[in-house]
Amino acid sequence: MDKIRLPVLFLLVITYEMTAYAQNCGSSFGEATGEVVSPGFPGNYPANLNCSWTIEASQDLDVVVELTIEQFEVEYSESCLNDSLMVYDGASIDSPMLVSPSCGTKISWPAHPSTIRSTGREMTIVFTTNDAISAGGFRGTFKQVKPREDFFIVVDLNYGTIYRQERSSVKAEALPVFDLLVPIAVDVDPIERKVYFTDGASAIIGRIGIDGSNQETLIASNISVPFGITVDYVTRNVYWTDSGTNTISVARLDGTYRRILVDENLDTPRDIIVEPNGGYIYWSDIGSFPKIERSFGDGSYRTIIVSLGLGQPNGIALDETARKLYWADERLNRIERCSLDGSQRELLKAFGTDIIPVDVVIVEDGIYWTDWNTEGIDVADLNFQEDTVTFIVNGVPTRLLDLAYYSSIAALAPTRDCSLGRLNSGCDELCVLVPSGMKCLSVSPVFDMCPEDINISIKEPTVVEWRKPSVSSPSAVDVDVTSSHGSSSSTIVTPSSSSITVTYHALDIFGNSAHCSFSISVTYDNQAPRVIKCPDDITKELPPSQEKVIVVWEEPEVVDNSGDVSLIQQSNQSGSKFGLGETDVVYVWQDEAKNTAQCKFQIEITQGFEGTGKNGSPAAVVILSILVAGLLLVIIIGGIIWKRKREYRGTICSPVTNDDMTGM
Ligand SMILES: *[C@@H]1O[C@H](CO)[C@@H](O)[C@H](O)[C@H]1NC(C)=O
Ligand SMILES: *[C@@H]1O[C@H](CO)[C@@H](O)[C@H](O)[C@H]1NC(C)=O
Ligand SMILES: *[C@@H]1O[C@H](CO)[C@@H](O)[C@H](O)[C@H]1NC(C)=O
Ligand SMILES: *[C@@H]1O[C@H](CO)[C@@H](O)[C@H](O)[C@H]1NC(C)=O
Ligand SMILES: *[C@@H]1O[C@H](CO)[C@@H](O)[C@H](O)[C@H]1NC(C)=O
Ligand SMILES: [Ca+2]
Ligand SMILES: [Ca+2]
Ligand SMILES: [Ca+2]
Repeated sequence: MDKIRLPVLFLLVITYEMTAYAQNCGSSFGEATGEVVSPGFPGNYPANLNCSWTIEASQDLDVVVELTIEQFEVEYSESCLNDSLMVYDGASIDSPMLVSPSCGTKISWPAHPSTIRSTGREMTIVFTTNDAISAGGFRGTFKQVKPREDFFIVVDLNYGTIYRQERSSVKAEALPVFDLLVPIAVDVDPIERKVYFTDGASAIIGRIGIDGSNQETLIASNISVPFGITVDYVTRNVYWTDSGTNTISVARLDGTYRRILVDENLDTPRDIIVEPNGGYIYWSDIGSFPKIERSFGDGSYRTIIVSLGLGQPNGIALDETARKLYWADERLNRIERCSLDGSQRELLKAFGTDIIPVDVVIVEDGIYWTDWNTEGIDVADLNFQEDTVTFIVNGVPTRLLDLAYYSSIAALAPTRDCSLGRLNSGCDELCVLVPSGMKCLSVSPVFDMCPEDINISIKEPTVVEWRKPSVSSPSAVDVDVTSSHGSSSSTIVTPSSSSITVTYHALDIFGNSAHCSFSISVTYDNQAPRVIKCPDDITKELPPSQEKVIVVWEEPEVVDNSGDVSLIQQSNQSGSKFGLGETDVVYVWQDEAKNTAQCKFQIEITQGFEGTGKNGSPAAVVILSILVAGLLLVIIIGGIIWKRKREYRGTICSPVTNDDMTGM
């Protein structure tokens, strides 16, 4: 990430009365601001000078001296042996140098602007000239400022070192990264003040404090050639390219919640940068079809923004203020820029073979790049109107690779969600930015259907089965699932079993995991359900000329100690039609433990009398039958009496006996 032109927030300039005065040749300044000029300025300086100025910042404040060289014209000589300007980080020439002895028309470092800052309260400026050839000299202004951190992080491929190169002095320090083999890419997190780096040989991503403390390895497995890295200080995520697996990945800054964002149509993805508040990531691909692409922070809406006329777009950089994308083409020896959507492409500089740009960053109005020809850091203004300045880091030409910039005065207050203090904005895993705002991004495997807890009551050992949960991965990587019950999705429980917990554990190749667990609780139940109401036997006559009759009964009722009982058998339904004969109606219930209970009653259908009509009721038939029988009896008795009377007329009348009556 290239931090550029961010508003100056913390720069506190303590200005006292302007009592600057030029000394002809050396003196001490105790003022807060002032000017240092070579003797005779703006005319030519005299010969045989040995001038020394010491600037001392005020005692009672935490300030340092900042000197800006506004004009510079000193006789050029090899190693500046004839005439020379030197600046020291202290009260004498015994202090370390802040700039290399300078001559010619520019000091080589710092550049854009040529602002030199002391680390303590004093700075010494020395100007020496020889006995011949003079020039216009120099003019510098100084002021007291709060100390600040302001440096580049640059990879030295030859020596396997990562340098912290001060922007306002020649001071360079190797970061004490241990086990570093082939450092490739670097970036800085300005909030936690850490340097993120990749090692192409040991295939890791690590980080270390900018003061060299707390080195950590963040990503060490399933990574092949980590070629580019960028810290999104707003979302607190790190993005990287892997030109071995041809993927672009993201994780939280501590390496957790890692996932692949882009894994198609990549050949050799190289540099990557994030537009902190814009919701886009940009990357270059230096494969057989070189291109520069961008996508939303979640990898979606991927588009190629530059693809024509590219050799090897090795380094890309963002000018967030001007909303421009810069790139260094290491094969065509060019630096170009375009708008963030790829339009308005401009070729800024086509170098010869004298300059081979490798990686690039934009800082304020300067463009800085590592150069494999000069083997230093080159600097130019954003429009390449002035000459390029080359600076050799640590005084030793070497193969510098990736470049990043850090400033403690850059505005670091994120203006978008996913920011610090809101703890990932409520996202469980990753919070990323897309142009419309924040977005939660899933990373870990997901169990699609985790079984619910099982409560079971049994009276004997029983097999309990469940449905194996299925798992999926948001970034479609391989997931390994292990279970407390192996590959089985059933277990045997006994009445004395205590509660059993079944767990599933999913682990993807990046170490993201998910759990699914449920319990099986066993209750012992040997009490059968109790039938509390069972119908009595039913007898019914079949109406004449019908084959079946509807029989209705009241439904039986049952209870169980478990409270849960199910009807597992019912032979007949109330309201069914029954034919002649006997039917046993049976209801059987079972509780969960398979204790059963039954209710049984009989239905008997008998044949009724012949009726007069279809609608004759049984009572009417009976009454009618009695009447008919009675009438018959009367007729028969009447007939007998009449017969006897006729016989009696012819014989002697004798009493009627019971025998007569029954013997008929
Ligand atoms: C300038 O003067 C200092 C002592 O004031 C001396 O150490 C130094 O060598 C002189 N430099 C030259 C170039 O004469
Ligand atoms: C330094 O100046 C002398 C003249 O005093 C000149 O002859 C010589 O070439 C100069 N040295 C360099 C390194 O330019
Ligand atoms: C990923 O890393 C793990 C742990 O080192 C390893 O077991 C696994 O095989 C790796 N998977 C792939 C696809 O490289
Ligand atoms: C299972 O039984 C436990 C108590 O033993 C109870 O808290 C839980 O709600 C029951 N779960 C179901 C799904 O019935
Ligand atoms: C009553 O149940 C028995 C046994 O299932 C069956 O054979 C018979 O047909 C049933 N009768 C009626 C009227 O449903
Ligand atoms: Ca001279
Ligand atoms: Ca870069
Ligand atoms: Ca029971």
